[in-house]
Amino acid sequence: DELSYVKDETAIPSLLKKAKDDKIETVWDRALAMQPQCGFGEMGVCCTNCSMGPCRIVKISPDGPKKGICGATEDTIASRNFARSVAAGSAAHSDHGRDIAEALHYAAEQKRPIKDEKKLRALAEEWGIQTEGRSVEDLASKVAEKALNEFGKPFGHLQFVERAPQKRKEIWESMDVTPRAIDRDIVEVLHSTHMGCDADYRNIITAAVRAALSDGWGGSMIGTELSDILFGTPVPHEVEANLGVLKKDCVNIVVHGHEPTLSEALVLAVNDPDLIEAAKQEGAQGINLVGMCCTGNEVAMRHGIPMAGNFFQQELAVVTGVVEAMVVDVQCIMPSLPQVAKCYHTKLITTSRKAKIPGAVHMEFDEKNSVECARKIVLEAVMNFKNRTDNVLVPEEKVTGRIGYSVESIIRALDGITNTFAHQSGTVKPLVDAVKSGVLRGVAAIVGCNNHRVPADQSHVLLAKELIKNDVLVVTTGCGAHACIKAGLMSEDAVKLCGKGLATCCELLKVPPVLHMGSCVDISRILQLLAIISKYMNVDIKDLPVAAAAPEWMSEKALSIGTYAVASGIYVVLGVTPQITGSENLTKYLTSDMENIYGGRFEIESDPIKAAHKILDHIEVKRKQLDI
Ligand code: BF8
Ligand code: SF4
Repeated sequence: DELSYVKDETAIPSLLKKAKDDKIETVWDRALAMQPQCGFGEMGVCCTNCSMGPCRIVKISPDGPKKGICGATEDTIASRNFARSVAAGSAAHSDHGRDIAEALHYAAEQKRPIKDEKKLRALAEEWGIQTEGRSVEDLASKVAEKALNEFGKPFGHLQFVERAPQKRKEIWESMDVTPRAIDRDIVEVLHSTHMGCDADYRNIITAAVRAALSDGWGGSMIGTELSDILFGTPVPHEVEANLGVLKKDCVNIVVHGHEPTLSEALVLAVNDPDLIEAAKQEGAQGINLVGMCCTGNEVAMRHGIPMAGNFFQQELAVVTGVVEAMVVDVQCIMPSLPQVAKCYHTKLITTSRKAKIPGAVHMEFDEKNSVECARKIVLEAVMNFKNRTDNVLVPEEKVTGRIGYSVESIIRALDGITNTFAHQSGTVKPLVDAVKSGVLRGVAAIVGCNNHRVPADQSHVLLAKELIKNDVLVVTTGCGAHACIKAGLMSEDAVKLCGKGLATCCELLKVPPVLHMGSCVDISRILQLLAIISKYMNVDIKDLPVAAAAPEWMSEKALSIGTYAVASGIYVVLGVTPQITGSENLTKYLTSDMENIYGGRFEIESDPIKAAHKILDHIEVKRKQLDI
């Protein structure tokens, strides 16, 4: 049946069996051992914000406390917890963005290559930086400096706010949520949710919205734009995906985490003839670099490096027994990895001072000296090849898909038909025309993680299939993108799964029905695309027949993304219930009231097929309102 088909696509069952035989504990074992999970935490009504606590609100019986020791209600406690998660998510994305800005600064200083000069000049102009007569290095340095100032400037608002449609900016102004400076907006959430500060759940969520917008229209957008400038803007190309991309006869290096600074340097190092020769001396055929999670997306999008897998495949990659080194930086790296690695020969190499893990080898990555650092890491992997044992299993699952859909490449693909029909090029007109005519019903984003509450990848894939079947174009990022490519949804054949309208569009544009737009930070590309479409149609983002879903989300970053999407006017379906249900008021605020304010809201729906139909209904409502 369909479900077992989806499960097989993940390459998980065979490796889980091996893990069991090898007596390796995985995320699934630990999830089972954790049952039943704490009901207070699940509902968001446990507070540890001060040492009079922990306090918890008893919901299931009339007895038991209904207020914290300080008097905080369930609304206050649940909203504070939610807001703090959003702030942490925004911090993670934004600190990533800051690191990229720093990398651009050092690249300029050291006169290292800057790949997309056109984009650099365009951004400099957008930010009011004098471009005439300036060298690339000089401009890059000015753009980097301006980006770094976005984190702590004392006055004004974030520059990327200007990318939003006018009506959207007015809504933000009226709610006083226009993001000002990224660090400041995040700090304000931590301050206002401190013990004895903000107790009004609506006001707490307003602060969370500002911090989230600082992520989407700030830190993440800086991360994406400056990564493109420094490392190149993705263009469409073929890539292989799933754990079958590991090669038995090569030194396998898995790069896992998020920031492209490390992975870009590794891409250079694995092509170093001396290191390849060293690998051959050790008896390997060569060096095979593959990517995992969002770092995997970054290097796949820019270099066609194979996408080894997503969040729930990280332990299993080590279980294959053929990974000489797993090199990690920040975010979504399971602390269990050194334990798994210990049972094989794999070296787990941490590289960021922000993320050390007991049991791992720490080789700190220094952006100022990136190439040398990467070379050392690769050499460490090469020298480990001889320690491999016979206990190996490389799964057969491996598929090919077409990826690389930056906003620029989507518009270029659209130009393909624009030219045919002699329209002006470089616009979203063909896409808007297709939506207006009804050939395409709308666009939906499927993003986010894996979560033990959902069979890995299943909700991503079922949701995507149901949407494309109903003529909705899907864009995807993060671990959702891995799930979709593994299920074949980025291959030519995927057109067979589409409704007639979408199939025609895909054939005309030569694109798959599910477009890979990058890592989670690159959800800023989706914001940018929607902003361009809104401005072209002279409507607000909330008026567009679009929606988003995070069917298997788990991270605080996903909560920040969901919140900035809602505050940008987007209907967002969560497949996993957030820890808010202990407060009916907060739940209602997030899933209903916010729509009256921002035009977007959260929906909670764990069934992917039902979620698809809620999205389809939403899209039809928006179409009707637009009279199309
Ligand atoms: O930022 S989708 S599990 S890897 S949080 Fe993490 Fe979730 Fe994957 Fe990338 Ni995004
Ligand atoms: Fe308890 Fe209030 Fe302290 Fe939270 S802030 S732990 S509710 S006393």
